Amino acid sequence: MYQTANQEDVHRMADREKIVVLGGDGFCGWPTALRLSSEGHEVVIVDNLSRRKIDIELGCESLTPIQPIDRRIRTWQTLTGKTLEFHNLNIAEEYPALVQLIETVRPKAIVHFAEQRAAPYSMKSPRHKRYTVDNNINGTHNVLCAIVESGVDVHLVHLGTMGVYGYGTAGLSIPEGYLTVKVEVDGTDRAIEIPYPPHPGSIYHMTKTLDALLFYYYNKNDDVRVTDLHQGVVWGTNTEETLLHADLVNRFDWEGDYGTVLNRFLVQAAVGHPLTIYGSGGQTRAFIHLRDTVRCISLAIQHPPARKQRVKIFNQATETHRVRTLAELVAELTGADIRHYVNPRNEASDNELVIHNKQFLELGLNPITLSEGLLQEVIEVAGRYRERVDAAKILADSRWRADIPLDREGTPAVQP
Ligand code: NAD
Ligand code: USQ
Repeated sequence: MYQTANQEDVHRMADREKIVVLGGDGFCGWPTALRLSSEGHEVVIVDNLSRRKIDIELGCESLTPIQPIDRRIRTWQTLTGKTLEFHNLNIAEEYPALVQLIETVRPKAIVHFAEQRAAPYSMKSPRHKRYTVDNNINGTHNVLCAIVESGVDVHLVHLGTMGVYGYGTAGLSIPEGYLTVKVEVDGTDRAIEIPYPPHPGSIYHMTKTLDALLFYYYNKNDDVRVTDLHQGVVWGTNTEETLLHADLVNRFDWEGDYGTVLNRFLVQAAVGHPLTIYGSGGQTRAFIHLRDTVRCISLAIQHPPARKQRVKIFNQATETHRVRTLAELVAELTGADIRHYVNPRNEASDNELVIHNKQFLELGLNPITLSEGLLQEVIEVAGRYRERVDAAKILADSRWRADIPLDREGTPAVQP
């Protein structure tokens, strides 16, 4: 029989619908905020707009003309009647305001995107290394500490990276966070599960491995419920919601620090720049389309860990590819030339990568793969906005070690 809810139930139901999106103005955060809002959640975006400031520092901007956050939010409300709340707050520095926000909003979940996420940017200089560590580690620790101080039972969903595992699998298929190993106890072999050994390849990736330790501790000591999503390289730019209006267009990074490999290749093809393979191009990485990112986060929110359950870890990636194969595919589709550069990174020139991603598939994810036509969508976007690309910013000017040779302009040298 249908029963009316008492005041306490109403309060609890309302709590369940509120979600805070930290970093909700960014590339993954903005389309996620829109998706969660369209699913009926009350969404509160927190962002200090640092990514927009970094664009100014680097002297470039998103390929797509992104609108200021208040206009984005106004247009979403006009189109859908749904509100998005926005707080300009630095989660790494404004701890009391973060606690107050959690106490006031009492969210069911916090989705945490709010970190400096570019590996090359994190390697630019001592200042950039220190900024990345200060921002990412303090930010993540503040969120955990604030959840405990608030007393609110929040499910924290964090965007981590496949890079925490490194990309050398020693013949294994990379498990979802935990590795079963055999140890000898009193002459008998026992199987135990341990967190997969961290193997970061940049200062940025290192911060994600440190985040994992913070989750482990707060989960163990304070029963904080955490899902850590080990995400691969994201490609694509649109989701159903960002396509609704030009004002909702998503950020699209293409330059040497923030542009990720496949989106970069597609922009390079659009402006007639040779595709920039670092080294041999034998590096294999895990990939996911942005639409699947958004879907995975929604699934993770719908399937929180139970109280006292250990940190839940998903591999959020749908396929693996070699960099060189991606370049060949883009060249075939667009007629672009390919050029190899001395790799500015300190990474294996060739690796196999096999990953498990069973958990999301079991929850109903139907992966978008490269073969499914969405590359054409990105090619179209890259072509439409190619006038906004400053060719001088295409090549990276970061390198992992001072002894990696650069050319006279300070950019990666063409490989002899
Ligand atoms: P992004 O830089 O576009 O977005 C991050 C957002 O967080 C920005 O809007 C920025 O202003 C904000 N932010 C950063 N520090 C903050 C702070 N201290 N306080 C408040 N706001 C802050 O990055 P993205 O591509 O959307 O990535 C989001 C998350 O997903 C990152 O943690 C990243 O590590 C992870 N991830 C991204 C990719 C990818 O290919 N883009 C792949 C794997 C994992
Ligand atoms: N690469 C090229 N040419 C380019 C750019 C990159 O050959 O012009 C190569 C790189 O050397 C690397 C691979 O492509 O081997 C991937 O580089 P990327 O810049 O696309 O991705 P990465 O630096 O690993 O970082 C991105 C996101 C980061 C996320 C990570 C997931 O910026 O936030 O954590 O992807 S993962 O790669 O699985 O660790």
